[in-house]
Amino acid sequence: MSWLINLSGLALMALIVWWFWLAGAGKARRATHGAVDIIVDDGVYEPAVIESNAGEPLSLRFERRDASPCAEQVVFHGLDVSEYLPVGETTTVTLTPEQPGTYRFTCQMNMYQGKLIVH
Ligand SMILES: [Cu+2]
Repeated sequence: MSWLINLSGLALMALIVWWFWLAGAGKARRATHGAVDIIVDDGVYEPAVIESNAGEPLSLRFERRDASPCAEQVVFHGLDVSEYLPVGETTTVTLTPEQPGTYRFTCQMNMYQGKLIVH
C-alpha cells in the first residue's frame, strides 16, 4: 500500500511544480502597442516579465501603490535608465532597447524584481 502513497505524493509534487511553472509563464506580458501598465505593490511588479522587440520604443507605466521607501525607484540594469516613482501616481518610463537580451529591472535595493525580455 505504501507504494501507492508514494506515487500519489509524487503526482502531487509534479502537479505543484507544473502549476508554478505554468503560473510563472502566464505572467509574461508582451508590450501591446509599445505600452505596458505595471503595478508596484507588495514587493512585486505586476506583471514582472515584459516582452518587447529591439528597436521599438517602449512606454512602461509604473503605478506605485506601495508607500515603503523600498519601492521609490526603478532601475533598468544594462540600459542606463532609472526613474523615481512618486507614491499613488503613475510614472511613465520610456526606453528603446536596441539590443535583444534579458534586462533586469529592480528597485534600488534589488527587492522588487522584474525582467524585460527583448527579442
Ligand atoms: Cu527595494
